[in-house]
Amino acid sequence: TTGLLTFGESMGIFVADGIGPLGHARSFSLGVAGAESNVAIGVARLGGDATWLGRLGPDATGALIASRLRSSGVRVIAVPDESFTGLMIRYQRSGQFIHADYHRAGSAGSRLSPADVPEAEVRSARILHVTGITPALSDSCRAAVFAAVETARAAGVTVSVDVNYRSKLWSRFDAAPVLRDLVSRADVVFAGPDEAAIFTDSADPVDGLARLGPSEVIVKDGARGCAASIDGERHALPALTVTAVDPVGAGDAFVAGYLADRLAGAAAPDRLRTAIESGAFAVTVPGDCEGLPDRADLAALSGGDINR
Ligand code: KDG
Repeated sequence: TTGLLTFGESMGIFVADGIGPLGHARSFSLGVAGAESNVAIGVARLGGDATWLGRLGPDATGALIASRLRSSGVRVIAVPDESFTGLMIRYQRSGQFIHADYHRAGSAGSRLSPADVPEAEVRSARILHVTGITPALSDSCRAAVFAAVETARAAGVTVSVDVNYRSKLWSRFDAAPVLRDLVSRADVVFAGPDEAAIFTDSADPVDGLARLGPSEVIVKDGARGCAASIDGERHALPALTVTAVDPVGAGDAFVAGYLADRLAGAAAPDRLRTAIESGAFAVTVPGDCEGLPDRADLAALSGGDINR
């Protein structure tokens, strides 16, 4: 068996260095974006076995994504595609507001289809992790997500879903039935309270999500910490106080922390603690995946040791 299998669209991302309007940016850092590849990198950095699968274009960005993932310890199954690899441009308008533009319609990643995800890979994984981004990309992507989830369920592979609603890809109205359907097929679900509100109607997001069926519900609420119901038991953890420089990727780091510990056989409170620490570490580093911690980073964070 393998550990975590995830698939989706990864993109190149130009992040403006510094804070201010895009027109004032003097330099950009080129990185790799994509919620699923962020989770794969995060799990690998924390010592877990992780595979990412996706379509990449015949361009320098596609090659960069494959090599960055591999050098982070992720096993990459790249399906070659003739279309371009998607891109993002992101800048920090102020200390508080982040703006991101997608250049991804018709991209290689959006052309993923059920045939690209080998059933044998799904069946041999311990956890299949998908997000609510992929079904928003195209009909074939949506079909790939639901087919893989059904293969996993039939084989007894744990299905993990991060709701990850992206308003630039689809409306709440269009997303609601798809996200509800996806979550109702999951064993483990991660969502923010506002994401849960798109397709549940309970005042308590943990309850609302648990009623759809997943036995592990984790509501991540940024600086307010997290609340969870895991195998019938309630948990709540506060966030850690850190110097935040870039919130992007914190949710993926949180998910990676939880799933890496779950693969390692850790108990629920330990998984949540690692999730909180991993998310906290990620916001202290600029970039979508650059802040994903390894175990030594987490030890330093909890030990308050900044002179490493
Ligand atoms: O969670 C961070 C992701 O949102 C980012 O890396 C880009 O996957 C991405 C998306 O589709 O928004």
